[in-house]
Amino acid sequence: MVEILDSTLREGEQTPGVTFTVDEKIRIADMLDRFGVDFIEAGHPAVSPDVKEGLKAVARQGLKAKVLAHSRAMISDIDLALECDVEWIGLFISVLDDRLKDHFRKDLCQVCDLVEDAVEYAKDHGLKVRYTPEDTLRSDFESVVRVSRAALEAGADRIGVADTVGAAIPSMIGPFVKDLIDRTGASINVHCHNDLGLALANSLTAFDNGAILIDACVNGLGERAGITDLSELAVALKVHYGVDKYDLEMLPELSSLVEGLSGMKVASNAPIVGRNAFSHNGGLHVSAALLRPSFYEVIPAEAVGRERRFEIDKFSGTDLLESILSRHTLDLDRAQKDRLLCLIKSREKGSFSLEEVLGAARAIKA
Ligand code: HCA
Ligand code: CU
Repeated sequence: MVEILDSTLREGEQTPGVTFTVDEKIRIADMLDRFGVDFIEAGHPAVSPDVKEGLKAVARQGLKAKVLAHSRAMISDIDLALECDVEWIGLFISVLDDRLKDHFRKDLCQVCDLVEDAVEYAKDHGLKVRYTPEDTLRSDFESVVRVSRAALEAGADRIGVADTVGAAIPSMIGPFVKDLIDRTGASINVHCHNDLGLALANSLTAFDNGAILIDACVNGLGERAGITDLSELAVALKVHYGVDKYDLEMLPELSSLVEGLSGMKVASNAPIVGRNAFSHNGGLHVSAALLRPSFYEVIPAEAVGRERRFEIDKFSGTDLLESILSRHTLDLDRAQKDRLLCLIKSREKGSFSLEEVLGAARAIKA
C-alpha cells in the first residue's frame, strides 16, 4: 500500500515568498493528520530557531502521522533534530560528479564515509533514517548505487530518489527506480519537482516501478515550480489505484488553509481544488453533466468536497436553462425560453450570475 509524505512544512516553506509561524505549522499539521498523510516532513531545524521550534511543536502533537526532520548528512544537524524528538530523519547529500568536485571538494569514497557516519549516528540515537542522494536522477547511477548501499549497510531504513530540478520524464524515472531496487533492495521514497509539469506523472511512474512512498505538498508548493500536488496525487491514487485511506473531502479546506497562510493563490484551473475544477461551461458538456456527472468529471465533485457548478454565458444551452428554471419553479413557455436564451447568447464577453438570469426570466414572463 502506498504512503504519502507531506512536505508543506519543509519543502513548502522553501517556496519563494512563503513562511509559516510555529502556530500556523501546528494548524497545518493537524489538518494533514486528519486528512491521513502517513508522514509529515516538518522542517530542517538548522534553518532558524523558529523552524526548529516548529518541528519540535509538530512532533509533540501526538499525531498519527510520523514526523520527519530534514537534515544535511552532518552530525550537528542530526543533533538539532534529536532535540526536537522526531521519529524520523531525512538526510541528504548529493553524489553528482560536478557537485563533488566543484562544491564539496570530496570524492565519492569520502561522501560514502560521511553518509555512513551520519546514518550510523542517527540510528545509534534511535532515529529512523531516510537517505537521499540529492539530484538523484541526474547523478551517475553507479554512484547512487554505491552511496545507497553504504547508507543501507549503516542502517538506513529508506532511500530517497529526488528529482531535485524536475528534469526527469516518466520513461527515465521508471527504470531508474526499478534498477535501484534490484541493485540495492532499498525501500524507495520519491520526491519530484514540477519544473516540467511532470511531478505527478513521475511520482506515479516511480510508484508503478516499486517506490513505496510519494512526497507531496499542499497546493504543489516548493522551490521554484514546486513539487507533486497533494490533491492531484491523492485523487489519482484513488481513481487509478483504489487507494481509499485519505479523507478526500478535506482537500478543499486543506488547500484553502494553506492558500491563506502561504499567500500563494490557487489558480482557477488548478485540478481538484481550483475554482473551475468542477465547473461546466459548453452546452454539450453541461447537458451531459446534468444527466450524469461522470460524463465530464474524473471523480464526482462531492467525493472531494466540491460542488458542481454550471457557468451561464453564451456557451449555455437549453438544458441548463431548463434545469435552472425548474429548480426555481419558473414556468416559461417555449417562446419565452427562446428569448431568454437569445439574451444570454447576445453577451459577447462575460458571464451571467444566477440572479441576473432569474431576473431576466421574471421580466420576460411578466
Ligand atoms: C533540498 C533538496 C530536496 C531534498 C529531498 C529529500 C530535493 O531541499 O535541498 O531529502 O528527499 O528536492 O532534492 O528537497
Ligand atoms: Cu525538493
